[in-house]
Amino acid sequence: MKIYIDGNLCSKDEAKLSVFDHGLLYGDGIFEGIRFYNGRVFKLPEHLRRLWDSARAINLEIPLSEEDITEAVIETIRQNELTDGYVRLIVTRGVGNLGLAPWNCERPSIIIIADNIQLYPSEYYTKGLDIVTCSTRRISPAALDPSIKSLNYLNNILARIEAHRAGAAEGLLLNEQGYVAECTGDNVFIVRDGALSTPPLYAGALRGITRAVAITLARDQGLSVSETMLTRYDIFTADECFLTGTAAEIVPVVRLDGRPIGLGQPGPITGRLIRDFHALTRSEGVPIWP
Ligand code: PXG
Repeated sequence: MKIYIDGNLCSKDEAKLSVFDHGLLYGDGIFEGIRFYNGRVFKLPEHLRRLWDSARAINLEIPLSEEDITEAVIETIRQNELTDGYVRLIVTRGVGNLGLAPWNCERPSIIIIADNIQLYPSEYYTKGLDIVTCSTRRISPAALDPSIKSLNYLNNILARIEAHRAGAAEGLLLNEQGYVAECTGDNVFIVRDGALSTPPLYAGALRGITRAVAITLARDQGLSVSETMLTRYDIFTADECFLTGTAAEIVPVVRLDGRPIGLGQPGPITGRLIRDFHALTRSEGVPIWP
């Protein structure tokens, strides 16, 4: 395996950062999780746009251009001779000292890992997921904006531990007001009377790349999609529910807190979106091989 660190491709054993990197010391950094399918990187410009937005929001200047990073991502995938997989792109604040001050850090570090993807179990898609509401609330934008895809994932991890202990694959995070924000690594949608709804970004949802794709695919099918505040009531009483994320793609949810949603099985609208999503991922993206 070849890993990109600051312009060099090195082996997995050589791929190491300083213990003084503020990405480790303070979670001071940002990342993207990107997929490539069939020799093409899916939605790469959209991921890079979000990476630059995250960088802006934490006052970090990425020391490469968007073209440079595009080239580095593609070269890393090529060096690993992959056609389908997952890219983790990380930008840390860089090496500093044992103090918070980011201005003492020399230079942000850029890391690119390209690997095979650990696919979700296929029964998630055929039978649907059980999710539970977590008592951990999504962090408030007043504290740290959840739109920033930062290296601080403890909020999500604490919620994921709760979900796991309850035997659920994902956990539903409410915001401080009790409205649905998102899941620990996925956005949430419901379907009611043939219309889709998903929480607006200001509810505490990440600007998910897969979320945007699902919205476009649904509108292309003639369905209406609204971004609206949702409560658990809206999920309990929905006809269908599904999650979107780079790792999960589009995955049906059939129970919340042990209560069946709709008929308690994956719904037809979710099924058609999954079909269209697969067709899109196979046919679109930035080509890896010339
Ligand atoms: N919300 C949160 C908090 C996320 O971390 C999403 C929504 C979905 O966004 P995208 O852009 O991926 O559609 C994410 C992304 C993993 C894993 O290992 C999860 C994500 C990214 C990378 C890896 O479970 N979640």
